[in-house]
Amino acid sequence: MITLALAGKPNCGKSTFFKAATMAHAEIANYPFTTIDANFGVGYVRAVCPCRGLDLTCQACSGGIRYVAVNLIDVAGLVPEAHKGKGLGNQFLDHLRQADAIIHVIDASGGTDSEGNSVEPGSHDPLGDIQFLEYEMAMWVYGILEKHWQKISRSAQSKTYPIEKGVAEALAGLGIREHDITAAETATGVPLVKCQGETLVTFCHHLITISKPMLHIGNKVDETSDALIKRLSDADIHFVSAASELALRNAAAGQLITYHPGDPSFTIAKEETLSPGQKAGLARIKALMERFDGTGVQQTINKMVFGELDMIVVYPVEDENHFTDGKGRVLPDAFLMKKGSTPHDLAFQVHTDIGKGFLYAIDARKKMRIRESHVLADGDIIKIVSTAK
Ligand SMILES: Nc1nc2c(ncn2[C@@H]2O[C@H](COP(=O)(O)OP(=O)(O)O)[C@@H](O)[C@H]2O)c(=O)[nH]1
Ligand SMILES: [Mg+2]
Repeated sequence: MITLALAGKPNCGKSTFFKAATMAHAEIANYPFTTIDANFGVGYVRAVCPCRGLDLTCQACSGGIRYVAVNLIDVAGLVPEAHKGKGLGNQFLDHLRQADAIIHVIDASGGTDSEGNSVEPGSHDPLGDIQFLEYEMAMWVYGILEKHWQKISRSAQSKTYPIEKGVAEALAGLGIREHDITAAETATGVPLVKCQGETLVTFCHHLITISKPMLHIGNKVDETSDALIKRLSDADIHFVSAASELALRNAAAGQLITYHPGDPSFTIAKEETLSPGQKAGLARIKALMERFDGTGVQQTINKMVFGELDMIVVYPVEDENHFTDGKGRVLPDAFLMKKGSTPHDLAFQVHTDIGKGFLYAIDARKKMRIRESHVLADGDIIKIVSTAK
């Protein structure tokens, strides 16, 4: 399962986003270091379930909307100079290594200063926060490499060991692959053996951006001035109101409204059951959703998974005629896979043994056998035939 980390300064709304997206309980409060350790939870990407188009009745989706699970980590607030151990220091960065991609939450309203303290909205320029996370992470990687650099370059010079291998070993466990290292080396434009100081920092910067896709989102857009909205949209920031999403999910759980996460709007169930305060609150959220095309929470997760991480959803079935598993359940599973994946990759994702015993696959929509090297498309329904059961 893929893992997305929510990172950023204290107070920008990570836990609110996390709670809305997972409906789990993370502490939500208005001061730095509420979250002293990462919170792990399960959130969802939203996809169109194939059942509707096939006229099937499916138990796994919600009115044709399919939510596919992803891991979410609510990383404790990160402050500038964290790589030197400031704030909770390397602990934050250590959590980030577990992530496939990072959602960098910024307080768009300018109500959080550079240390993560709550200030009057508009008194801090959120544009200044964009580069900070990438920088902290790059410096963190640099710190690790620097410690081992002499040894790594010495063995590379004596030609006993390729330098990329040495770097990969020093960074083992950070979720960085060897081809990320060669890609970062190319981007730096200086061979790794010649890197030191500044050029090594540049290399680390490239390595971080290559190995950990990052999306910067501007939260608290409900409190953000028009001028800041303009500035941040010019910087390509995607707007979010995590608090609005949380309110909607709570209202939906209490059956006050009908809302499917990711919908551009919601409908009120029974107008007369709402207090004047609730009515006003929901009206504000409705206006915000019209302006920004939803609250941005579900949109962020989808953008990350389908955009930055370039994934598709594939549905494995056992019975290609009824689109079911062995128990007759329609479209029981949905798998997130990298674009470019093949039926054989899918077989391995279902189970290692199924992958090892892979014989061939059937495209259930077309009832056609497909080659092992066939590239899967989003929404494909696939039966795998394997010697393993
Ligand atoms: N206005 C507004 N406030 C928010 C939003 N999201 C979070 N907050 C508030 O910002 C404060 C910090 O939120 P929290 O989620 O604990 O931030 P964290 O430190 O990044 O985890 C809390 O008072 C939240 O209620 C939002 O979308 N809009
Ligand atoms: Mg928090």
